[in-house]
Amino acid sequence: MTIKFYSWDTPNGRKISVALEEMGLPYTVHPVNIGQREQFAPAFLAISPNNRIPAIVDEDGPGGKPVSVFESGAILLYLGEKTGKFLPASLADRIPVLEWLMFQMGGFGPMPGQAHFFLTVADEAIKAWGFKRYQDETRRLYGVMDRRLAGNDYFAGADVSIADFAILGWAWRHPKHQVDLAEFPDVKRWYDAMMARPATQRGFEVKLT
Ligand SMILES: N[C@@H](CCC(=O)N[C@@H](CS)C(=O)NCC(=O)O)C(=O)O
Repeated sequence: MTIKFYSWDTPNGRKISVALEEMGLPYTVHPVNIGQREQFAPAFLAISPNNRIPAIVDEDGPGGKPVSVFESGAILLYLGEKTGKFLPASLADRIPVLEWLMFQMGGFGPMPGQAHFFLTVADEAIKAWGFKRYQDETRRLYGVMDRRLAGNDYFAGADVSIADFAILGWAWRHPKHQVDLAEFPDVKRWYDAMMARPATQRGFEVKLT
């Protein structure tokens, strides 16, 4: 059954369009224009109480009943559980997936997100201070990722996982937070490999606005 995907063209939205394409799940896109404050509409708040995209509604949820899920990390885990794809069954193999998914949700998302925000600030001194603070932290996180990927093809090891989809959504915005991937060669190798995947490409091409 088709999944309703509520999104906008942002890093957190793209994580889910990539996952849906990679998992081969049928879905329909329901754009939520966050610039027009559509995320505060009562009908959207009923499925996403934190007024953020992305969110999904799966008519064929657990027990065959409809279910809604908000928070991109929760959606990725749900879709991985539902399909059995990109989320290993064994707890031991699942640990690195959870680690790198949480790394993204707690750091490599909020930090570049703040860097992007400070680029919009009119006061030049505040803009420069804020952008430097959050870009420095974002660059530190790229260093962490580079070290992880030096010995691993993907974040969880030898196989692509939902953690890769989560991190890719934000790495996709590296030009905006002004990070040159050439400085992080293992991140660049991983990024190029992910972006060469046909399903991932479809996930970035699908219209979300
Ligand atoms: N932790 C949330 C963050 C979602 C988020 O920040 N979404 C942004 C777009 S990328 C949004 O909907 N912003 C609307 C708003 O701030 O009101 C997730 O990963 O799903």
